[in-house]
Amino acid sequence: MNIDTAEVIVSSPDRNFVTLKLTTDDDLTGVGDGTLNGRERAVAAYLEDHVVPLLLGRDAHAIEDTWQFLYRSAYWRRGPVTMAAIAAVDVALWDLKAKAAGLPLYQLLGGASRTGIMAYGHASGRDIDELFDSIRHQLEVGFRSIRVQTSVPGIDAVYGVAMRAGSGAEPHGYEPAQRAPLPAEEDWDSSAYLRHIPSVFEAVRAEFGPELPLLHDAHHRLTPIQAARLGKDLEPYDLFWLEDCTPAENQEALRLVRHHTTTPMAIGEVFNTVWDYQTLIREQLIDYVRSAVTHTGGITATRKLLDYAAQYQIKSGIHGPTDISPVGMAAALHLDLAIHNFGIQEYMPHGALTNEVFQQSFTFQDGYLHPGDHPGLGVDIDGDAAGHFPYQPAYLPFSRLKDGTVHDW
Ligand code: KDG
Ligand code: MG
Repeated sequence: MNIDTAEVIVSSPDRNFVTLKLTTDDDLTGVGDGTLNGRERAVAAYLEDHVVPLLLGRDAHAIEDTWQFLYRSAYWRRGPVTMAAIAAVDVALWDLKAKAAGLPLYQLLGGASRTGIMAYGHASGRDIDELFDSIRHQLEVGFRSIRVQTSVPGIDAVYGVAMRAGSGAEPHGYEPAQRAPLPAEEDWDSSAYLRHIPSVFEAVRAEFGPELPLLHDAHHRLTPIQAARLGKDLEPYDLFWLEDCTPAENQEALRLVRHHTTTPMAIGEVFNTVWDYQTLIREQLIDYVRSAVTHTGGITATRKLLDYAAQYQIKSGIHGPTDISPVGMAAALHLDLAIHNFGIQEYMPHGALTNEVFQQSFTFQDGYLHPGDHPGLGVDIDGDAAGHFPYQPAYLPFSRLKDGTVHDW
């Protein structure tokens, strides 16, 4: 089973996706996701110019060897572009191996450790009424765990709040990347946010009761002492997790946060290797690992990262916004089903056009996802349909403080 062709498909049905499709000399095909929001063409070029020529003729079964070869032979290690490109190859190889075995991928990862994968949905609102409507909608859709984001008085546009004018987002979803030649500018004020957000969770608990698992994403905007205060202020509302409370490449900062609060912490969607987590995991400074299979070198590397986390009772919380393609989502679901230390899976359903391009067999029912039992990943890309949606430049927004200083978005 040698790799015969490797095609990089950049398509933009509802948003941009980078998909790698490998075909073997015995005519099996495997797909992998290399989407990197706002930097898609960089991964496509990395794959086309530097990886595809190395793959042709290689043994498609040699997954670990190919991973080590791509990681070490580049000499320049880590980084989101490199690790997304390696992920695309790795996931396509796992898809091929599972198809060759005639088994759903999770069987090759040790088999199912659970019957379903608990997923969280996204509720947001510009005010409490709109937020409550959004939570009710997510409950009707079937979610049993909900991430809560709201506007903050005095700030015009806040991360995670749907229905930003012109964003093209579905009424209850949100899509931060905008199809425009330049990134949108948002504003930010940490003091206003810290004053407002506990009152939001107080209202949500009063309306929806103590049992509904609630999550919140601070999206890397706070200093360690601000994050400590937020975690402490949210303790009465019993969050499932507080995500990305600080820009956590300064891993030691989490020691300070941890000393002050028992609110569980989730970190890592922007990380791309186990090295970004060394202190966080070894010192048990977090509770959930947020890395996406798509951004962390694929199933091979994410499995090792989660096995390392398991030694410290740290669980998975794999990143699953719409910028993870259905291929990347399927890869996450097979891993979620197989590992012992599964925590929760983020799930933001894709739009209709995306579902035309990607045929999927994973299911969502009563709050639980399942990857299905088709051989391989259970997802394929329709090349003709993808061809109808060429790449469109799109950027994530960025933030400035009131005095004009650029802040973490
Ligand atoms: O591309 C950026 C998004 O993936 C990110 O903003 C989504 O923070 C996010 C989340 O938790 O889903
Ligand atoms: Mg996040």
